[in-house]
Amino acid sequence: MRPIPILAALLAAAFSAGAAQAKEFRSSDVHPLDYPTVQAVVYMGKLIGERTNGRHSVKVFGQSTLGSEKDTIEQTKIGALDMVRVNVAPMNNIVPATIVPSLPFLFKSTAHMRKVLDGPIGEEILAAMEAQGFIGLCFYDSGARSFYSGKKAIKSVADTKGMKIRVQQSDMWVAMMQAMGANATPLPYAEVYTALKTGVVDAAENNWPSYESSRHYEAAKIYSVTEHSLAPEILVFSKRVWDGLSKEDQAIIRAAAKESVPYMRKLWDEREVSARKTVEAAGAQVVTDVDKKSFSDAMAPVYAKFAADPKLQDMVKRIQAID
Ligand code: GTR
Repeated sequence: MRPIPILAALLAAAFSAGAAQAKEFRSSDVHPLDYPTVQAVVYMGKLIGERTNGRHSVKVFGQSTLGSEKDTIEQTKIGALDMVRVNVAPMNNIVPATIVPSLPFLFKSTAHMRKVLDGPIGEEILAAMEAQGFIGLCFYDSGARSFYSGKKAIKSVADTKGMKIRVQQSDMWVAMMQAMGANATPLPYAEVYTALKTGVVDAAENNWPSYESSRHYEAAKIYSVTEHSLAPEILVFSKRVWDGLSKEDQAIIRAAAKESVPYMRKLWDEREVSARKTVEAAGAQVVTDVDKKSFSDAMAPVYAKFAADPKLQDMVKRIQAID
């Protein structure tokens, strides 16, 4: 009888099976490590670690170190990357349902946006990711986007005429600028600072925390509070990688992502306030006498073209009907 080698072989087999399943999931983000989206995914990773007894973990690569949103979405689709946290905009050309929450002046307020995305419509959009190779895990807040320029205040749609404005890599966003009479320049986020500094673009648009953390306020000091879009952030998992996970692990990941949402929102609410204070203290000029209606009136062609599909049109109507 030779019990020891058998035991050793069993142990080795068990260990290697466990080791094969254990994984550090890699997630990408364009923001710095202290940004709420990054912190939320780190928190989610902590929950996953606790609930899998340390078998799985998450490592977030921030500041576009793994590539632009467009590139990292591609990497996630083929399974070279496990997760990516992006804005819905760079998903617009891939998953049509993501166009809806990106539409200008759709959500009535942050509370309205949260209510819609926390409900069945949010689930519908997340589920639509699957056909394109992504598991939609959750939405995160991204506040309201407003224009900023080093050249002039943008108070009404007439002010944007002929301006070169950076947009995210989305056809819908390009059309929005065209509808306003501006020239859209789609660029990855990491290139916007230099584009503003060198005059490749005259203006860009984003929320307070991005305007602050990217230091865009140094290159474009006039922030006009147009609040034209409340397009949220989205966290997706690679379906290729997902399909190799056990049902238990999938459930743990889904639950951890959902639980990271209230955590993120708390950080987000604090960061919106502190970011605005930081940029104002650094000399940014905040323009609040803005004619929002002039912008929203100009958006009819964008809705006509990008929400023309009956399913998307219906989703828009359902969102507008929610209080
Ligand atoms: C930010 C968003 C990023 C990215 C960026 C951009 O608000 O968090 O995911 O989409 O805007 O404008 O490219």
